[in-house]
Amino acid sequence: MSALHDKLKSIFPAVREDISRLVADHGDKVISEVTVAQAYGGMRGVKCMVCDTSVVDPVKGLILRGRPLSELTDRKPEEIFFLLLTNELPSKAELEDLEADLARRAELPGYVIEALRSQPRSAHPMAMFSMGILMLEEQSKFRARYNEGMPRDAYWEAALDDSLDLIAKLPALAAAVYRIRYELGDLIPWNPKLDWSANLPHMMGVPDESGNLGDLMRLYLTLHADHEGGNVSANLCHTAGSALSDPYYAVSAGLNGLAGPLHGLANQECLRFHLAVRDNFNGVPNKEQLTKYAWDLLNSGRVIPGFGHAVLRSTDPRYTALHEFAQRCCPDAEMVRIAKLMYETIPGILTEHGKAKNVNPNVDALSGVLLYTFNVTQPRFYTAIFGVSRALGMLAQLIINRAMGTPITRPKSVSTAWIKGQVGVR
Ligand code: HAX
Repeated sequence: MSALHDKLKSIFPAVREDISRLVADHGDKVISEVTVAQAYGGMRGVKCMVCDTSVVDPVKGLILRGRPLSELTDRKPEEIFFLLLTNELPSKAELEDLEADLARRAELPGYVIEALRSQPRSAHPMAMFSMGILMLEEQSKFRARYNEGMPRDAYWEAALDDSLDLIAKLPALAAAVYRIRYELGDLIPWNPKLDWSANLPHMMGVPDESGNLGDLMRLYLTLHADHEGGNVSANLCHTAGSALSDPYYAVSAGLNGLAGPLHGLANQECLRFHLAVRDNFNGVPNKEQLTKYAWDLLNSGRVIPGFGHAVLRSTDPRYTALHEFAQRCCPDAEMVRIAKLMYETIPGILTEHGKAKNVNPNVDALSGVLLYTFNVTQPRFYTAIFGVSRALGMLAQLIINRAMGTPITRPKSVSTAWIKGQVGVR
């Protein structure tokens, strides 16, 4: 058994006991109310689920297990996964153990590769990625053990086993989608000298003239790993997992939501916006030119991609981390110069425009720009990279939920007729 497994085995009983006592002593206390507008409005702001891995503070941004993201930007995504699960960063030995475990499990079965090859050229990379995960479901130990009558207190162990298998294979799966979908030739095998995140660009075959691509991928996969429990992907994974669908089914469900243009696909749209600016001005515009371009966009009723946020009310710390990386590694790259000019120009314009509650940049304002600058030039693939990362958070939450015995999700829906009756409308 791995060091991570042993640590969780020692942690979970006390956490479960703590939550059981909390619910027994305070289960009838009210923590939220629901308005008619919220029932029709995507349940925004309704406090009705629990996620202990991370919190998104409107001002401070993402906080992972009590630690602000800004303190974690030098960490590997594997360390973040360990932190989300255990509430502690791994020791050197624990990290090495986890990395060796992932390397042992990393090989992608041949039948998955064959099925990916059979997809039409028009298939979306996210559909292929999610489908690949569903094909891996055949190997689920959770499902096999459930069918053999696994006791409830072993659910989390089987979920952990599946999760490690799945996480280990995600770089190979995403890279296979990339190379097959964009007809880049033979697949490239896992390099045992590289870690989990560096293996992703290596297996994709992305040229790395600067030597910084591995660090960009590490940072990207660290920043996108988790963002509370209520966002579409985490929520979908949570709900599917609550039916005791195994981790493969649950993560595929989450990724199908991440594929939406209002969620994970936004990074692709942001890059398109930067490319449109570059093409329009044949390079980097000056401030006056960008200001007029942005006002024309706003006056035509469109939004400025990469700015604003549904929850955050200050600059996204994920943006700040990418900005610092960009200014350190490639400040003179054309697309990075355009992104910097946007950073200096757009908040003032949005303030004057007077609508957006948050005029500052979000993570998508730079994530696609940096991938593009580092030779990942297929924007339709970006959400799959996001998915490799977000799977870490979804799976950490799922394992914890199986350990806590979280029951099946089943909120009560009501009809419009019922709401009208409730508020006295005939
Ligand atoms: N440009 C122009 N107008 C904007 C704006 C922007 N960047 N951000 C918000 N607004 C407008 C809204 O469209 C809304 O206008 P209406 O009242 O006419 O509908 C008004 O300001 C109030 O919006 P809000 O409350 O500040 O923001 P929302 O919670 O409604 O929306 C969005 C949050 C992120 C969707 C929004 O800021 C937006 O469209 N931004 C641009 C697209 C973008 O960057 N998306 C990626 C978000 C990051 C993320 O979560 N990725 O997963």
